[in-house]
Amino acid sequence: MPPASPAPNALDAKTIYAPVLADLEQVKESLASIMTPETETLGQAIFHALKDGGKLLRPVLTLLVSGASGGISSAHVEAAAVAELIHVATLLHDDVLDDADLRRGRPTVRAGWGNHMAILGGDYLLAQASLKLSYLDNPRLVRIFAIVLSQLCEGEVLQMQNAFDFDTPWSRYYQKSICKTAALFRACCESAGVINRLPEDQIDALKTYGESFGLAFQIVDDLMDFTRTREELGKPVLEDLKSGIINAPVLLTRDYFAETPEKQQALKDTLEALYGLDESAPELPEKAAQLSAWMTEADALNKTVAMAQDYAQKARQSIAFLPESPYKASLLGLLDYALARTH
Ligand code: GRG
Repeated sequence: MPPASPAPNALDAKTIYAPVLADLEQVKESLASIMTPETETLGQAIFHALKDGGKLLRPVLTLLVSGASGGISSAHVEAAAVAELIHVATLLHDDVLDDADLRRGRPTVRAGWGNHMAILGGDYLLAQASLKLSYLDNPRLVRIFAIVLSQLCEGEVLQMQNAFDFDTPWSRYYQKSICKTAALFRACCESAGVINRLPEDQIDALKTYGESFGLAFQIVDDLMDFTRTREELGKPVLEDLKSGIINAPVLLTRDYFAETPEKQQALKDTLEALYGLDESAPELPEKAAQLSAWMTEADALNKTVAMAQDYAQKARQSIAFLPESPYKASLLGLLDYALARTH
């Protein structure tokens, strides 16, 4: 049975993005006007990556927090662009590490231009992010984003180290998820508060919103590996599983069978049989069905939904101090949107 919907009455993206649509256009202009590389091929590769297709969640979050906590300035627009440049750079590098040919329903840069161009393109975008930051003349913002870059690298290494490790402790799962996903969302919220010169306790509350949002987002990402189609995801299904990533539904299933070692061992064997399987592998449907049956027995997908909802609730509570505004309403709506997303 499919899991209960994490957010049955979620607002649509259009409604949530509405308060910052004009500012988001400025972010897009800022992204489109980064220094064009003199080498044409590099230019083609990075503009392919920056072209529409992504949800622009990090800029939207930066702008909504800015609007909800004092107002949106040109510095916020530039910080939002920095966050998106960093995000897209990590995607370019990630696709190299994962040998991924499809993202957002389109060929990846590595598929179109090769691994070298994807790595250099990612580096170029990071350089452009640094350039933008330098114009903001605020060392605290430089620190926020420098720390996040280090965490992104560590998150990726943690994911590699956790891979194929059936005994991965939850603490390592959370550490990986914070570094790889939640830290950048947290940095968006922090930078918005810093630019608005908020008191430190309020900046801390915004950071809690960003990190909790990011964890809920990552947990839903884990769920989608099992519940969405290739078309919905814009990339192959069971991708985490096939590359050995032990995500939240798998950890919950493992824990459920802690008292029945023979079942736990059978689960481990099935996972091992799934690792590295191609989408067209004949044994894939049978192994996937086997795993799905255990997950149903463990109620793992519903438990995953509940985990994501808990983090969304934590995020919700952390912004209770913000005055009512359309921006705050969208920040609340964004939580349900992240829970209900399909891609
Ligand atoms: C510092 C450049 C650099 C690399 C560090 C490769 C790497 C090392 C880190 C990878 C981090 C990574 C890919 C995290 C994924 C986070 C995630 C859930 C991405 C999906 O985000 P969406 O759904 O994507 O917002 P769209 O396509 O909407 O932009």
